[in-house]
Amino acid sequence: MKCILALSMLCLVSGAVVKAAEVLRPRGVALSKASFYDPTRDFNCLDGSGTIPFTYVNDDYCDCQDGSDEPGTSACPNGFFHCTNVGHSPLNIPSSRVNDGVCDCCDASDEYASVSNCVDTCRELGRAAREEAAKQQEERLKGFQMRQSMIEEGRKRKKEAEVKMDELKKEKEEAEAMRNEKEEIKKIAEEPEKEALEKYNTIEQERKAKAEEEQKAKEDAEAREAFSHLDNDGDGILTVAELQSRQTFDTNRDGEVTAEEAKFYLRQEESMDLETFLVSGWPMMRPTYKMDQRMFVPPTTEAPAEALTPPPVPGSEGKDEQQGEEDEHFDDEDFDTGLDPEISRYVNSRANWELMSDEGDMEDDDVIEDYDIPEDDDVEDIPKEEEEEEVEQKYDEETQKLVDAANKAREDFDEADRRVRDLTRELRSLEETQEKDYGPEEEFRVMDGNCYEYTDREYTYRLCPFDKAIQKPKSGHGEIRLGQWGEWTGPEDYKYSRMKYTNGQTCWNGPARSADVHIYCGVDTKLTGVTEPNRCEYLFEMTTPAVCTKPDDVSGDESTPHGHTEL
Ligand code: MAN
Repeated sequence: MKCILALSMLCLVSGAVVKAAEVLRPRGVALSKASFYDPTRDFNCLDGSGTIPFTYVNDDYCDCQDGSDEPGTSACPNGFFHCTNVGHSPLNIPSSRVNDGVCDCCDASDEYASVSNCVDTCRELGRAAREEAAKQQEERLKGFQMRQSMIEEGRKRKKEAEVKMDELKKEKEEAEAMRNEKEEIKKIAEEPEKEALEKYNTIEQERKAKAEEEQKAKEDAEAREAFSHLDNDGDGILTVAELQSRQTFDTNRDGEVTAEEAKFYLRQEESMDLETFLVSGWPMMRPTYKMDQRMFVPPTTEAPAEALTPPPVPGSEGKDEQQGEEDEHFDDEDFDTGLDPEISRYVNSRANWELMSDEGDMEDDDVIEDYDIPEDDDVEDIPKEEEEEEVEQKYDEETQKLVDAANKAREDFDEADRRVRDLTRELRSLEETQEKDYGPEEEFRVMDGNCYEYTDREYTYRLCPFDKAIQKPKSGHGEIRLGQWGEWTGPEDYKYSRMKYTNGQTCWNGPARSADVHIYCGVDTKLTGVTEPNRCEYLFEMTTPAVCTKPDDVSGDESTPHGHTEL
């Protein structure tokens, strides 16, 4: 018997037992399409491609282009088989799976003529599915209730922010008024200060110019005096012989001023006139000359005699015998001259030069070059106190008072100005928050300020909603910015199911990183997964009660990632 119709009785087809449904319809036809299969009439292919006798339906030969004449066989490549799956959910499977040896329908109806012994498991599966669905419903209900709290909290925060903003605006206005006032006071205080300083600066400049002039004249007189002192025969010319007669120029302290030593100070000339002496000779001789003047010609000082005695130099002729024990200290240490540090340094530099010379380290040609002549700075005779006095120079009392008053006015203004800037910044940040779209009912607002993490094998991802998305390699390398908060990008009817973070760090040879966040209903706000479907494009999946709709509201299914859709 060929069973064309599935009736409310058992029907044998090719040896398989098929349980029939309540309504008369050919095998593999969905209840919703039963009316198109009327056994009393010819069958019109559902796509209108032809009309065939009803006996051709399910005769295992494909007549209609859309395969609608073979809903219960695998004859048509593009047809569908409908499983009723009583006790569970109905299902449409491609016709090719009919009698292919694999149990696709839980009621086993797709394998009615196959050798595989499929059994009806719809009741058990249906029960499990219903239990799961009930659990999900419960979760959704819980999530929905939590969403109400999120809404409440979000709205509360929005209000608080509005109140805070009003307060800040008022404070800012007051602070601005205060700043303007302080600015006026500052201007008033700065006027007389400016005048006084200008006057003061002029006087000060004049004083300095005069002091400089005096100093120059003093130095000039000093140079001329030194010249006439050195110019033994008073002929206005300094000669090698004249310098040689001065022990001062015995640079290496060997007891003799050689012609070489003397010429060094004459710039390698045989003689020097006053003009040249003033320009280039004196600057060379001055440190040595003055040093020796201080050390050896003490007309007024009451320094102890030993301090004024030329320090003994190891290896020099005429060495004081009593000094013998201390001489070993000269091997590699500076000796303590007991003089002021400037002079001590000079003496030591000589001693060192001599040691080098004794060790024969120097070539003859180097001698002139290597004279360790003290720098002018070493014996600078402008009293130190005078310099310090210049640095610490105070204004006269009247000017100082004006400067102090202006400083105080400036400080007060700066403080008032800082307050305005702080308030402006705070206000701006609040305004930015208020401008953000936290969902139609402020339900997402509570997520701002929190961050959520998800770790996979290589990275820890962090999402700070309404702020940024971050990727942190487990290897310990630095964080990578995946994007800044951009906008909601869900479909029109469920805009708040997707977020976009853009303008992340640019990939090498690639685009700037970006992240999509798909949001699903769940009782916890957390990340459930992160992937990188395309290079440098990331997909975050998160759950939150914020998107949980009322359980009996079917539109909520669209937000459920694992929502079951019937074919
Ligand atoms: C890093 C990570 C990866 C990304 C590559 C691109 O290693 O940000 O996710 O694919 O850079 O070079």
